[in-house]
Parts: sequence; structure tokens; C-alpha cells
Amino acid sequence: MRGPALVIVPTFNERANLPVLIAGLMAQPNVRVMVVDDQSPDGTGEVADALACQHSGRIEVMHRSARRGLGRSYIDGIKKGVQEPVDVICQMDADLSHDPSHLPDLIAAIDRADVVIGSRYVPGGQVVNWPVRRRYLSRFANLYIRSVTRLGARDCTSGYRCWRREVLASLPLDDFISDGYSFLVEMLYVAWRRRCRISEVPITFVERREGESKLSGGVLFESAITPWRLIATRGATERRR
Ligand SMILES: Nc1nc2c(ncn2[C@@H]2O[C@H](COP(=O)(O)OP(=O)(O)O)[C@@H](O)[C@H]2O)c(=O)[nH]1
Ligand SMILES: [Mg+2]
Repeated sequence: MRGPALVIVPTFNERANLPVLIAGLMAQPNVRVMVVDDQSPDGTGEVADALACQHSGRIEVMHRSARRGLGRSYIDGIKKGVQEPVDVICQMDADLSHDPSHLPDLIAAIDRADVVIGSRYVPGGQVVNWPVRRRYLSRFANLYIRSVTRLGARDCTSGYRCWRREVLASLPLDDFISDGYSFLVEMLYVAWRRRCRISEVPITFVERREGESKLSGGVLFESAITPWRLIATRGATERRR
């Protein structure tokens, strides 16, 4: 059996979603949360502080003031998280796309893996409420990443993941270059090159109802380049072992 888990949740303008997510997470035993907010203009950071008061000892809030970014937020959150007395560190979106009730499945699977992906693209996994365009984009992105990098995971872009703390602590976080969603691909690729065991458990992904996606043209451009950069620099990844 595993001990406590820490869930890192990056937020940017998730005011309406965060209280619902936190209620779902607080219903899970042995789970703590770190919200990493990028000075959201909608006041998500203050909402997070109020929730931390309500559930004192189980929620911490990191208010970032450096340059905004999903990758940067994760790096800062993980660096702090790996210092804490937990066995497992999870990553999760705040927009209610990732159902906290899947968390026990992910955490249970870590007994036989170093990283477990909450996966839309293994049998039993599904996507709800995505327009056709977004479905194709995600399918294509995974096909593209898997073909270029040879990564074996079916859902390389899922942001719902669970890591053994010591494995996460051993990744060369400061060397990661990706800013946006590509950060998730870079993390997985580097872990795989270092022979981490990757496992996938099915999830039902539900598109957000509140707030807006931060997917942008710049993010897509970075995503197109990243797999090629990763294979071009794979020797360096190995040497940093
Ligand atoms: N801290 C931080 N969180 C971000 C940033 N961009 C996105 N997020 C969060 O990352 C998660 C996924 O973002 P989302 O816009 O839903 O991406 P999508 O699901 O791919 O459309 C959500 O919890 C966002 O609030 C950012 O620049 N900084
Ligand atoms: Mg989303």
C-alpha cells in the first residue's frame, strides 16, 4: 500500500472550476493538493487561498509571479512537491476534465509502474463533449508524437498522471525547455528514455464547461517542433542520467 499522495494542479483563470475540483479531491482519502496559480486575473489565486483555509493542512497554494506558463508552473510545483513526505505525486488539470474519482485507479497502478497515465486512448477510456476538430487534433498529436519519438504510450498528451515521488525527483527538470503543453510530452519522453515503466489506466475525459481553454497557435507550433527536438537531443538526455 502507498502512503499519502500530493496532487499538483496548475491554474490560470479557473475560478468557477477550482472549488468543485477541490471538493472532489478532498473526498479522496490520503490526498493533499498544491495549487500553482499564475496570478490569474479572475482571482483564482484568492479562491485557492480561501479553500486552503477551509481545508487547512491539506491544501497549499503557490502564487507564481515569474513568467506565466504551464511548464514553468509544473517545474516550480514539482520542485517543492518532491521535498514533501509523500510517496506519490499526481498532475491534474483544474478545469474538471479530469475526474478525481479516477485518482484511486491511477494511484493503485503505481505499484507496478514509475508513471501512470490517465489515458483516453486505451480500452475503456473516452472523451466526452469534444468537438470533432478537437478530437482529430488530439488523435493526430498522439500519432505524430508516437511516430516521431517511438514513445509507446497511447496518450502522450494527457495531463492526468501519477508519479512515484523519487522518479519525479530524479528527472532533470531544469533542462526542460518546453513552455506549454509540450512540457507534458517532454517529461514523458525523458522518463521513457531513462527506462521508467509507463502504465496507462482508462479515464473518461470531460471537456470543460466553465472558463476557457488556453490552447493557442503558439502552443500548437511548439507541439509540432518538440518531438523533433526531443529526438535530436536524445543523446544529451541520456548523458544527464
Ligand atoms: N499555472 C498555469 N496554469 C495553466 C496555464 N495554462 C493553462 N493552465 C492550466 O492547465 C490546465 C489545462 O489547461 P486548459 O486550458 O484546460 O488546456 P486544454 O485542456 O488543453 O484546453 C488547466 O488547469 C489550466 O488552468 C499557465 O500558463 N499557468
Ligand atoms: Mg482543459
